[in-house]
Amino acid sequence: MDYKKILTIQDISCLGQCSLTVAHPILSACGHETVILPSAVLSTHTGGFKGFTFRDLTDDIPLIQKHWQSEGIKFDAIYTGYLGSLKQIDYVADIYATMGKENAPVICDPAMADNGVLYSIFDTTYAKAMAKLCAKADIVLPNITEACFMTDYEYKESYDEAYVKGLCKAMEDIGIKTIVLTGVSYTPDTIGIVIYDKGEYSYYCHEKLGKGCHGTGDIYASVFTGAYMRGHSLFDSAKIAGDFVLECIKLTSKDPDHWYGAKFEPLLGDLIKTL
Ligand code: PXL
Repeated sequence: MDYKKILTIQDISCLGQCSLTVAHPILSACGHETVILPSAVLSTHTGGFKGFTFRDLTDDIPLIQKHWQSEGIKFDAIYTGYLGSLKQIDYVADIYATMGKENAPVICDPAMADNGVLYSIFDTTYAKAMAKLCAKADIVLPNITEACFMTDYEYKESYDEAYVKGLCKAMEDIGIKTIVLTGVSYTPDTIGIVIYDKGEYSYYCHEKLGKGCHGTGDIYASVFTGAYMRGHSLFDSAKIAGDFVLECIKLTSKDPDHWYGAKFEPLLGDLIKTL
């Protein structure tokens, strides 16, 4: 098996099962060397806790990048998630442009919104800056809310295939290339992923559970990246990630007190076998 060095840039939410505390173990379980660049350190994620701390690491980003450059370090893939500020988006764009080996894919999860609303620290200016960053990536993994904020497309709770195709077209119009659109549900009992690549749409769906969990977008993007860098196709990587997230939600729903994240750790062994 090829051993890949993957850079992932997102925050450390010390408690909360999201961003780097999800991406690092998942990418490592997928067999990759995982290099991290924390964009910020928070005591918890921002989705439901009050009074969380937020240490902005924006100014460290170019310093870390400069050191890596002086050591001649480059990556087989760059995968980014939740970022803390507009300035970080600019720094990350420079990392996209300079830190990948030849043909290294850049994978961007815009990680800024869900269920029709932006996460608490973001505004529409940030969403537009994120859209520009996504146009610089090779593969973008938004949910429907994020796709709407990036394109000014009307957000709808229920929709049909024509709506989703229009949304993908709107993303293409702002320069976004390959799209893995998550949380696409055409019937009450199913939910899935639309993959739009070079003018072709495909759709994978599975059973929809009543209640989702916080942080599943990060689990999804991490498994997708891990599988894709193991050589799985775009479609298979999207499917493997969707199936894994479904199992995580099933496991977590057995424990109603576990409200702040999805339990993924006990399922990593299964993921390794699938890969
Ligand atoms: O799961 C996305 C995420 C990542 N990081 C932080 C968050 C969130 C979502 O709320 O608050 C800090």
